[in-house]
Amino acid sequence: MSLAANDTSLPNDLAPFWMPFTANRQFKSNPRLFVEAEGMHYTTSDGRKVLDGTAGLWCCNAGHRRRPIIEAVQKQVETLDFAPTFQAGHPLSFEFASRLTQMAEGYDQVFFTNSGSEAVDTALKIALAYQRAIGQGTRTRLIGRERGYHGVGFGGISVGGIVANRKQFGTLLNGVDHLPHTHDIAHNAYTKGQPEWGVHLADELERIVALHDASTIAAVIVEPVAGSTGVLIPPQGYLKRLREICDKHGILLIFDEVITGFGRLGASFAHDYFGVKPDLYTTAKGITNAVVPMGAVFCRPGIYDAFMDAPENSIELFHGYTYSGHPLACAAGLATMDLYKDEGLFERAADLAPYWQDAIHSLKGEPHVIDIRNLGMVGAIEMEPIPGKPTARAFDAFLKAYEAGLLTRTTGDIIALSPPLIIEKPQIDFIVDTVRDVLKTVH
Ligand code: PXG
Repeated sequence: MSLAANDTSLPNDLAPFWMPFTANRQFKSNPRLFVEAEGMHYTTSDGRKVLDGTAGLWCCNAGHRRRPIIEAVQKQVETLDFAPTFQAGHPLSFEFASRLTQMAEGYDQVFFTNSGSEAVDTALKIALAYQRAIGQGTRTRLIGRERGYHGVGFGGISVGGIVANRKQFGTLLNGVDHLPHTHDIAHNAYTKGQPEWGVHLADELERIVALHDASTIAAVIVEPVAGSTGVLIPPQGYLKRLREICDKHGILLIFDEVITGFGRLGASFAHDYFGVKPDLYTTAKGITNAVVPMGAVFCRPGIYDAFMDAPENSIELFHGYTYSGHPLACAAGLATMDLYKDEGLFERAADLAPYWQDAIHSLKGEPHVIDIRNLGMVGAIEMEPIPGKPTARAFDAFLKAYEAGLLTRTTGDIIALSPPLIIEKPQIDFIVDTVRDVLKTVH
């Protein structure tokens, strides 16, 4: 497992790092290492430039190594490296929470975490504790959706619907049920934006309520646009219908905006884009442009207040992380919000979205392609699997694109794309031309 001993930029042993969500043996036999990044590009250990077609892991929305964020973090680490936020505090966490709630019209509080997975578990716990606080303590069930991805905590994988992420880990949380996913190529292949067919799938929530009784259900959680499972765009009217059914039955609606938050769809958040407001929503990734890990749960008015009836000296919510509101993350986050605003990156994403849509839909008719989907600055190309070898074709496409200087993500037999929002049109053309070439040569 050792690499060329004469190249000092490379680690000499790849074995000790058990890589996450990775085919470790395959990777370590032929590693792909990034040693530098700038703007839209990574530099590999063999000195090649690779265009970042996925904003890292859907998180570097303003591109890489942005000066104002670097400087803010440097300044902060020289001033206050860490301070507790349990029964003490530091100003930046309050400042950042205020900035976020100004941006999130209709949401009054944020709870800081260090990742999307923690944001999801936090949101589920707040939902359960809120129902209890308002005298609805029988509401203990959580409803997720097939093919949903909500990170890797036990709460997240329980409400999540990706089989591979669940099956190794025992019985998970009990009292969880799942809506059907909304993906249907027979009806919706090659839809640009939101499909017309499929709003009725939200009515499945009524069936779940009828089965368990509303008085047992605390919350429903969905990704407004499902990302990791391969970019599933919600049918027109679907999210609104979920909202209506939740309202009718006193069920909280949680949106998982870990991917869709901070400009990915050309609006601050997906709930702004769709005009459907959840009670709670989770964020991470773009909240700091991924420079320092952070997540946050946003709460609509009334949620926090419901906990404030307890005696004044008592802790209202027994939950939090050592690093909730870490000073470096808050500094990075504040600088990131400035950058998004100063460069108008969310508007930029909205302006580029039609060009992006036309570009990726131009791949229709290329070999193996069975569907193309897009919304905002997200796109996916679904390929026919090689018979008996699911995912093999997409992985081959990933490797070929990487060799050709483009970073993509694959899941199943789907190529997912979500570039930084600073992307220029010629770079969109490069992505599409590269994927076109790859499709012609892939197994
Ligand atoms: N919710 C959603 C909707 C996500 O997409 C998480 C929660 C978990 O976040 P953390 O920070 O705990 O990883 C995610 C993460 C991919 C990919 O390429 C997607 C994620 C992470 C890594 C890869 O599909 N999403």
